[in-house]
Amino acid sequence: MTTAIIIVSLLLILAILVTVFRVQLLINVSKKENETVGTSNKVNAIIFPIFLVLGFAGAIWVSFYSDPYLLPEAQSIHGKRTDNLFWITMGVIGAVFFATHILLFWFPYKYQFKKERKATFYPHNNNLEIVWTVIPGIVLTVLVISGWWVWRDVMRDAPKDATVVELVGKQFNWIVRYPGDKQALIGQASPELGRYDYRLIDAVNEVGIDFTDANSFDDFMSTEIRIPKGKPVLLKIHARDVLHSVFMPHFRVKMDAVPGMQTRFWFVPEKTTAEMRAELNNPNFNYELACTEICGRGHFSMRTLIVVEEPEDYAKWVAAKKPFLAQNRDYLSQVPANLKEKALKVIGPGEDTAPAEQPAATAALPLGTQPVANR
Ligand SMILES: [Cu+2]
Repeated sequence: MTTAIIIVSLLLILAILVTVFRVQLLINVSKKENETVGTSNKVNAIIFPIFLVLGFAGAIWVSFYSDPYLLPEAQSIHGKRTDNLFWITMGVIGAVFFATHILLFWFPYKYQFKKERKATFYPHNNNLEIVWTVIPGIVLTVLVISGWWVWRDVMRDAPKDATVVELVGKQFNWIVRYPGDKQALIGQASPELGRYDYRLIDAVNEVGIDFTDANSFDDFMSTEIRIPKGKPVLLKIHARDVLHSVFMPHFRVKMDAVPGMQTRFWFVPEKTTAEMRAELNNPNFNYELACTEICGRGHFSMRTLIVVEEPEDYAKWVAAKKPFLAQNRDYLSQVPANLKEKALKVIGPGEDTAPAEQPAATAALPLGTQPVANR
């Protein structure tokens, strides 16, 4: 209680002091009417250009300082275009930033209070209005239209001959599936991914490949993403559980992976991993895919390496890959009887050519006893 009374008394004394001080100030002001503006006017005026210079120095310094934290140089055709847009916009914004701030900080200095000077009353000027409306209007229209132009090209359908890679996000890694190159054996003109169905997902068949679709017979899985240089690559993306997001910073590729729907992104990589290593003088350089949607505890670990190589090397790598079905022949039991011959043509006759009648339920051996695919 005593403490409370002391605190309240102190506060009251403080309030009285403040009031007395303010009254004193008012008396002083009324005594010498014309001297309300003292040296502080000059000091404030001078501070403005000083802040301008310091602020600009800081802005320029921070741009150089943050340079290493910007995205690496774009290594895809569309990436160069989007980067271009970014830097043009930055240029326009930068010019406006410097021009407006010079005026903003210079004017308080130049037009500081002076006894002998009166402000001009300048209510309106149509020409000025037109200039500062039309010029930004034109600049913004050019920026928006050029951005839309690039966006339209980035988002348009991939060329028919694009290399297809399926990326499936799951907590917490990316599953990578390729359509395989044995399309001739199943009577297809071009490589095509087999259908998938979430109900078919199990410990081994991680994306739920549907083996009633002949296109799935030569599909193969990979622990890394390999793509050919200079050729269009089409990513078919979805997620198994929650939202994930495909981010390949070097290629300026970014697309959400959504459960229940497929998203796509296509691009053309311009330099092989080997070329980049030589150029950066860094033998450990790797392109990478990271997840950019906080998807849970292990989000940080959703990193997959990307290897870009010459198209011939890429073709060799694909040819050497064994189809998922060839590595997990138990799934032959899920292949309909009329397609079994085709499937065997693709995966080759195994010593374990399973009888067609084997029911699907018993086909999947307990985890660990089964030959696991590449991942
Ligand atoms: Cu994530």
